[in-house]
Amino acid sequence: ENGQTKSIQIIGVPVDLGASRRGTDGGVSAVRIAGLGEKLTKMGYTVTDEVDVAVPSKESRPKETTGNMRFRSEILQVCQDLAVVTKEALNKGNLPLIIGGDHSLAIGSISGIADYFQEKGGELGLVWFDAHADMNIPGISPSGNIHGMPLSHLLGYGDKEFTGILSVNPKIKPENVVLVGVRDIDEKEKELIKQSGIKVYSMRDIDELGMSRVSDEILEIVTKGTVGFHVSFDVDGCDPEVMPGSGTLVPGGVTYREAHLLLEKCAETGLMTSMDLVELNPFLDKGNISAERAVSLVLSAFGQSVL
Ligand code: 6HN
Ligand code: MN
Ligand code: MN
Ligand code: MN
Repeated sequence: ENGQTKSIQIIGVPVDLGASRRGTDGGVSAVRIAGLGEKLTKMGYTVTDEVDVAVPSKESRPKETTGNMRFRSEILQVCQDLAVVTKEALNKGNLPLIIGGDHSLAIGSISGIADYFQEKGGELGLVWFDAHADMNIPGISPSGNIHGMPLSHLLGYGDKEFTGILSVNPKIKPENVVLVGVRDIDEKEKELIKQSGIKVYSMRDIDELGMSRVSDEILEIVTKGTVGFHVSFDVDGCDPEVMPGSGTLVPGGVTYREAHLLLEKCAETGLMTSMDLVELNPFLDKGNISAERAVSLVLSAFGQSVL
């Protein structure tokens, strides 16, 4: 049991325009089929799962195989719409749980959440769980894929229309952000990470300090001077053996138990405001195992414990 909001609004965002590989749009169904809503309801939450954000199919759009920011206008629209939906969810007293979809959607989800708290005079903390840093901006990104750019935009770097969604800018202050699980960073991304001053816990840090201590340090940072924190959970932060169903796998990741521990500790604070679950790709999965494990991880973030 924790002090979190007892009512959860699931928001599906079936977007794959931000990634090279097709299929993260199917992650929304995969997670629902794995029983996310029913299982949260069993834990005593009131769950609504009604509003998905509309996303145009790749087939309906002109081909964009190259460019600095592929499918920029489509993803901008999705993020703008999603920001309105997450803010509205909080206004209704619901905790937004956003299921994706590729990670580009986090620009929208977190913009709405940060804006809501900023109007109440509070800063939002952010835990970014990922194998990647997602700190690219147009011009330095080697792929042009927007799913590699959300964190930088939330910190105020990059494309002005993406950083300017709703009013608060930057959405998140660097001292309130922690990146964890990282093990694959592009050369120019490294410079922006250093420049931004955000705290990074790499796999080496997890190995040396252990996930228990790393989690405690993370939670100290994201709760200090904030009203609470959002968790943006990219399943590829976990080891590919745990989560085979994702498009940009990097070996040497967070174990299933370590990920559970981090999220259990997040729940214990009672200060998690909201969560994204992103980058699941059921077409690359073995059965639906990655989605089933991801659901189990989300339950930990919402306070499920053995006893
Ligand atoms: N994700 N750094 C690479 C890029 O294309 O910018 C990979 C990004 C992966 C993004 O997994 O959310
Ligand atoms: Mn990511
Ligand atoms: Mn990633
Ligand atoms: Mn702070």
